[in-house]
Amino acid sequence: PDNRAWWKESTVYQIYPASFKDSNGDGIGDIPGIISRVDHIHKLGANVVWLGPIFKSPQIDMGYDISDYCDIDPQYGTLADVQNLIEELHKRGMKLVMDLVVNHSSSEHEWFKQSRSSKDSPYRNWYHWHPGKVVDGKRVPPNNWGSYFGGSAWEWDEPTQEYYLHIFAKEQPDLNWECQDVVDAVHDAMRFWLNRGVDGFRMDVINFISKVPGYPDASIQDPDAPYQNGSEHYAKGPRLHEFLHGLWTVLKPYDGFSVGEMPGVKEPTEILKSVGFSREELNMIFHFELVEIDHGSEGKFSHRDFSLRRFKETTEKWQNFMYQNSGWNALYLENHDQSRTVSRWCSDAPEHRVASAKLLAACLGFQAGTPFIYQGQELGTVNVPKEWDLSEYRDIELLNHWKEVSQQYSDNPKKLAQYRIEYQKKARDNSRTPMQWSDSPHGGFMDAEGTAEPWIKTNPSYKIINAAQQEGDPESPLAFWQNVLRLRKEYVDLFVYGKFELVNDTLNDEEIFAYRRSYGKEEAVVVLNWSAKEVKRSKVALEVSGEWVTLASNNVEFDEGASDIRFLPWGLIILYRK
Ligand code: TEU
Ligand code: CA
Repeated sequence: PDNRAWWKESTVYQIYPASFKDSNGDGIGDIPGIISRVDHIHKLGANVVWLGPIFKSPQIDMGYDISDYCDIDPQYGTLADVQNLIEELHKRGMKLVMDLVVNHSSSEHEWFKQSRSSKDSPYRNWYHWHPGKVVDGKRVPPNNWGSYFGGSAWEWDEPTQEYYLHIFAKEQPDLNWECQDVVDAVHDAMRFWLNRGVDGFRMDVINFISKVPGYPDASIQDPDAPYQNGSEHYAKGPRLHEFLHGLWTVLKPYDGFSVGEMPGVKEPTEILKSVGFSREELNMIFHFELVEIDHGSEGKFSHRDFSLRRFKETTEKWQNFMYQNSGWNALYLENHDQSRTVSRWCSDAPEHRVASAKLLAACLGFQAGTPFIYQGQELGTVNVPKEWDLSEYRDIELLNHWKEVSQQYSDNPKKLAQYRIEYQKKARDNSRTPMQWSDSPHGGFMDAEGTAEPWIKTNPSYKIINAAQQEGDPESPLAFWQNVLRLRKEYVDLFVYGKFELVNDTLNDEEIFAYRRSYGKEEAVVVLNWSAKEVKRSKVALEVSGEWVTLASNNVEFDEGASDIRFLPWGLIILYRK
């Protein structure tokens, strides 16, 4: 059975609130600014908006450190603004998904202030506290887990003489889900928004919420590192599925949408426990296997060449597994944690940038699953200039990493130069610069041309890459994305519910990525020339002999009578027949 559902036939547009549209000239995006651009999203063809965290926050990690789950940070606006946004979306038949960040809160949250106030506080157990251990007469953290943002995952708290756990920044203490009060408080916060008309949640690192009791040491992956990645003990903890089912029971009465972010889990069988249609846990999840395809042996900021073969294998693995096991994929290539794929995995050279953007749209847009488009991806936005000085970057992940390695390798300029190159390719700030609406100053991000500067510098590419210029251009990435999403809707059986197969042997093809979708008598073949080369392939090899309709194409020569198809750099074609 297809197990049909509205969220399977949807396309989600992700908004990064700080950088989408600033309505009051303070250089920070806000909710009135978002409202003024809802039609851009509607015209694109997305029917769901995932809005990054807009809750009260000290902004240590751009709002992923929440100090009040039931109020809006003044820099974004008010609860009334949210109601207006919900209304504007709902009247267009669109939905609003908010960002539920409940693996941790901000250290400024009242809960944590109470919890750290004394060992006897009723809130003490809402977080993970531990006396640590004594080694050689010295008090040290309870285990060797590192924080994703550098240093130990344990922070010493002098007043109550204990450590607290923070898998991310020390200002992001992990909530203790073993404490039923925490679970109840999270459910209450969800209902607060669901009762206001919010249609569901994207759930931040939701697979981290169940920790193995006793906080055992992580196995040693990198003997030279001072700390280890402890995710073997928290990425799929013993009570994870119980907690996820609990979140499902909150959403069920509202038919609420859920997408879980699941870093560090690569086994589809494990993921299926969370997204199996009858599992009563999540609708879908983001896995990290594709976005870590070019992470080297020392993690994100170390190098590994992009491999088209691995990209094809990984895509096929997740497409087939979910199809065969009634699971569901969230399809994404970009988000606020990833850099721009035109630059990262294709080519942002002036002569290749547009074709690359269309190729990536075709690659993602015709797969089985729910596509997620990150703001600016629809324009083919590229990474920030390589020349950017570190002072232009804002992200705690990069700045903490640089602080750590510039001390560790102070006598190794070559290693540091390599990190600087990786920063250019993978820094999260690459996708956090202001959305490029027009070629006016700051890319039209700020309405009121006040004296304020945007919180982060605008990517100078706005002069040639912006929504206004693409709206009028049928050859633009924006027009191509609009067409892709229109085709998804027109051929919903085929592109949403159909079977996925790699076209035989393209796994070994160095340049071509070709996949087939089929549903009953209908079939479509998506052929992508993932290279800057001009290549020819026979229709026989691509299994597209005979009569086909061209649904979309770019940079390709396809003649009825010819036996070959000729692809120019980053060329593509989508053929259909039934
Ligand atoms: O990201 C979780 C996460 O795993 C990322 O930090 C990832 O490891 C890293 O960005 C790879 O580049 C979520 C949010 O999306 C991210 O913005 C937050 O910083 C993080 O959780 C903590 O809330
Ligand atoms: Ca603003």
